[in-house]
Amino acid sequence: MLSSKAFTAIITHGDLDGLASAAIVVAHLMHINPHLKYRVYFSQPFSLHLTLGRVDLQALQKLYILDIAVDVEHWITVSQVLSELSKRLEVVWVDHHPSTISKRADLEAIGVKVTAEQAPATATLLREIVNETEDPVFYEKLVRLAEISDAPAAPDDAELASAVEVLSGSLALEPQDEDFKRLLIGYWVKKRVLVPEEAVERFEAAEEKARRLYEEATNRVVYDSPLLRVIDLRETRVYGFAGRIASHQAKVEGKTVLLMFRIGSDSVVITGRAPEEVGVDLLGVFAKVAREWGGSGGGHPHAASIRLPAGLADKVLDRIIGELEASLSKRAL
Ligand SMILES: [Mn+2]
Repeated sequence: MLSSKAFTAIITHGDLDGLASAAIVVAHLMHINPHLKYRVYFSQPFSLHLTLGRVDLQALQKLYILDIAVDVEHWITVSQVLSELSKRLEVVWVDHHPSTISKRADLEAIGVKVTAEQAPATATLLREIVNETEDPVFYEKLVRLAEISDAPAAPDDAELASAVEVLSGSLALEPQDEDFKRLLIGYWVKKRVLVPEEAVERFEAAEEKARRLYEEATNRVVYDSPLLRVIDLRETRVYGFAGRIASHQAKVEGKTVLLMFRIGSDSVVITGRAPEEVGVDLLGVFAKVAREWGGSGGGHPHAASIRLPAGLADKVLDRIIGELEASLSKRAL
């Protein structure tokens, strides 16, 4: 007998794909049961074990993990928790990141229901449940919104492209603001408003901040070669804008860009972006370096990040530059 506190937990990535995926799952579940009790948690791959620790496992009835890449460093802890949970409730993991795809069999072996396939977005993998919601047209829009925000290709739908721009800008302003993320999901599920007014206001403030940070980034180039540029923003508060600054520089300069910034006082993240036409595997290089030095990496071949203890950052950066120059110049020949 389930207690009245019983609820469904959705742990998702805090980006647009993660938010859209959560909204689609909630809309689907509420279509089946309008009285559904659910809670949404936001997590990064490297903090999934901590996020699981915040969930009231006693009252948990069903667990979804969406758009979160398996982090090999914490695999043992996470798989132990999920293996225990799977014995008494349904655990569903839907994701499109390579590390989750390669762990699919291991996840299934501990009883997790996995959908892990190569796809433009995690929301793509949820497309079939869109038809089992109150408003398939709206949720199909959310799938395409997630695909546009996750895929590097230029979108062909101007209305959705501008929605993606406004929404990702609004999320960048205060990346840790989970209430705002829940508010967005709430707007999508309850009102089916794609871009609420709050998002527009945050977007405008974020644009202003981005303009200042683009300026600053060009003054903080610490390494520059024909194929690779490195920007050190460890002294600036850029969290939420790092990917955007790196992408902007990669596009303007037509070369691979690494951007270093700080999270808290003891962690440094190196995030990399490569122009579409460059044959490079940033994820592979970061994973290799993470195996040598520790730290945790994730992403895609053209957009990846690695998080490290602050004290290791300079040494690891040198190593990454060496690896990238070797692989980039080989391909340029
Ligand atoms: Mn995604």
